[in-house]
Amino acid sequence: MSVPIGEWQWNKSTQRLTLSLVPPSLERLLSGDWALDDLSNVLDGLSRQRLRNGLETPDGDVALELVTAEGSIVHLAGGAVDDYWSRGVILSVGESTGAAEDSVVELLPVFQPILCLRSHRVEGFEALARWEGEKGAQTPVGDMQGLASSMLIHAAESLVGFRKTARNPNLFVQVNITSLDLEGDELIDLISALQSGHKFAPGSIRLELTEQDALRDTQQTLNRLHDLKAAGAGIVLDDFGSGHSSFLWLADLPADALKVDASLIQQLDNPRVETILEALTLMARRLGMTSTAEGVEDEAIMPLLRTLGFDHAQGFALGRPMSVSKAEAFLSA
Ligand code: G
Ligand code: MN
Repeated sequence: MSVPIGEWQWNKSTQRLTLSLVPPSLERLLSGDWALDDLSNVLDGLSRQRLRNGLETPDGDVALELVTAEGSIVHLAGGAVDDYWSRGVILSVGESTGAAEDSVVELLPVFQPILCLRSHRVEGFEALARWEGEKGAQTPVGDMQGLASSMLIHAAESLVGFRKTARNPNLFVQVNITSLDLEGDELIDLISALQSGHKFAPGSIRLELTEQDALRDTQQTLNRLHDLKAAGAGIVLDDFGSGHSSFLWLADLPADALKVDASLIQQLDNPRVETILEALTLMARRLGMTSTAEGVEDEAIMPLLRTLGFDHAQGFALGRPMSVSKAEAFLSA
């Protein structure tokens, strides 16, 4: 699980990095006031120069992944506060299992664009997990503990780059979570840390979940979602209109957006489905939510989606899930 585990501070004039970490094993290894030469000796493959480049970026933003010689992975997130100091939070991504080194599997977040139906511009991305393994890119199967945390950290870092590339500080990124991620306080702590570390406005990071995922304990889920919203996350209700969603769910939910399931969008040639979709987007708007059409495989339906009241569209016709660099190229195009 990834959680905030400490703070860092970089002094540009003395060129020293102060790390304070909470977990005893890392506290012993990393806490202290470091010269970069000394720090690079306890890290796996990060030279003094690369550390410095990471801490003194042209725009002041810091998003550094450190791997200790023992294989622990920590992230520094944050940025410059003035000409002399940068600071931020330290996040733990956990222990490296060695699996990645054996080139068996590696987490590879990919990003699928979400387009505004009015402007036809990209307004955000859904981050999707892919494992790059021997058989090529695969979707992970089942509930992977810690996956959401890792995705959130990567997605937040990527969002900083996307915003710069697009010169659009309002871009958002959506990450899928499951009921497991809603147990405990880790997700709330992580969102708070990412929000303050990256200085994001509320709603920059949005969490997608399905009603199916939240059904285990409705009251508990609602409490958590309110806390997550208070911490700065946007809430998106995923796959609405497929098997397991009810209107009761919408009555209590503090959601910002409704994603209408691809199975409905792909039956647009049925006039009755059109009527249902129009009513759904109206209901979403009255409840203070935007609505997104998922699974758009034919660009020709875009004007109709807009007429039916959708705000956003996502699907293979508008952009496949793509790597960070392809997503940046897509934004520039
Ligand atoms: O459940 P969720 O809405 O998070 O689904 C995301 C999945 O849908 C991803 O695996 C993504 O690759 C897939 N997807 C995205 N756009 C399309 C599309 O236009 N058609 C189909 N069939 N799948 C899509
Ligand atoms: Mn989703």
